[in-house]
Amino acid sequence: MNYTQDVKDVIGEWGADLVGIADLDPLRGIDTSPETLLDPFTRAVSLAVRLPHAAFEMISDRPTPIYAAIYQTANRLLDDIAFRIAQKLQNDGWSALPIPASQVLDRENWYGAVSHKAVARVAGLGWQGKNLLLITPQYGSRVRLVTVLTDAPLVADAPLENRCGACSRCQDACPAGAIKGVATRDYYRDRDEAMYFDRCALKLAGEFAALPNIGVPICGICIRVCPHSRQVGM
Ligand code: B12
Repeated sequence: MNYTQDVKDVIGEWGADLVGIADLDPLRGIDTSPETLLDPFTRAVSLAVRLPHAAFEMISDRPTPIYAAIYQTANRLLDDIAFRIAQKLQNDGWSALPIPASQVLDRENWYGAVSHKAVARVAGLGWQGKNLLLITPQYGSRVRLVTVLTDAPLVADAPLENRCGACSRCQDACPAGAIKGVATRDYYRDRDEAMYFDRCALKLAGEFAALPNIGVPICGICIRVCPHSRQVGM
C-alpha cells in the first residue's frame, strides 16, 4: 500500500489532479491496438488533468480557438506526466508503457490504442456518462485522461456508480443530435449504444475542425452543459 501511495503522491506533484489504479482483469477483451497490448500488464495507472473551467464557459455553439490550444497543451502535459510515471516504475524494477493521450490510430473508425475512459472508469476516477465521456465527481467531464500500463504490484481502486440519473442536458445540447440519452448502470458495451457516433465524428472532424484557428476534432458542448461539470470551481 505504501508503494502505491508513494506513486500516487509523486504523480500529484507532477501535475495530475486525479489518479487511480485499474485492475486490468475486467478490461481483458476490450478493443486495443495491437490486440495483445494489455497482455504483459496487470495494472494501469489512470490519471486526469483538470481543464480551466473558464475555457468551457466561453463555448456557446462551437469550439473556440482558446479551447483548441488548451486541448493541445493538456495532451502534452498528460504525455509528459505519463512518460515520467513509466520512467519511475521502470527505474523501480517494473515494466511500464505510457499510452499517448490523444493518438488516433484508425481515422476511419476513430480508435486509439486503448480507451482511456474505460481504464479510468475501472480505476475509480468516475463513471461513463450519457455523453459517453468519463464524468468525475470532482470536476465533471472537464478533465483529460491518460493511461500507463504496468506490471508493478499496485493496489487497485474500485469503480464508482453512475450518477447521471434522469438528466438529459448533454442530449438536449449536442449540436450534432448525436447523444441517444440511454442510461447505463456501469458502461456502454459499444459506443453505438450511447451515441449516433457518425454524427459526432462528422461534426467534429469535419465542420468544427475546419473553423478558423481550430484544426483539431473538438467541440466541448456536452462537457459544458453537464451539471456535474458546472457545479465545481465556479
Ligand atoms: C478517437 C477519439 C475521438 C473520436 C471518436 C470518439 C469516440 N466516442 O469514440 C472523435 C474525434 C469523434 C472524438 C470526440 C471527442 N473526444 Co475524443 N478521443 C478519441 C480517442 C483518441 C480514442 C477513443 C477510442 O479509441 N474509442 C474507442 C471506443 C470504442 O472506446 P470508448 O467509447 O472509450 O469505450 C468503449 C469500451 O471501452 C467500453 N467500456 C467502457 N468502459 C468499460 C469498462 C469495462 C470493464 C469494459 C469491459 C468495457 C468498457 O464501452 C465503450 C463502448 O464500446 C480518445 C483517447 C483514448 N485513447 O482513449 C479521445 C477521448 C475519448 N476524447 C476525449 C474528448 C474530451 C472528446 C470530445 C469532448 C472532444 C473535445 N475535446 O472537445 C469529443 C466527445 C465525443 C463524445 N461525446 O464521445 C477525451 C475524453 C475525456 C473524458 N472526460 O472522458 C479522450 C479520452 C482524450 C483524453 N486524453 O482525455 N474523440
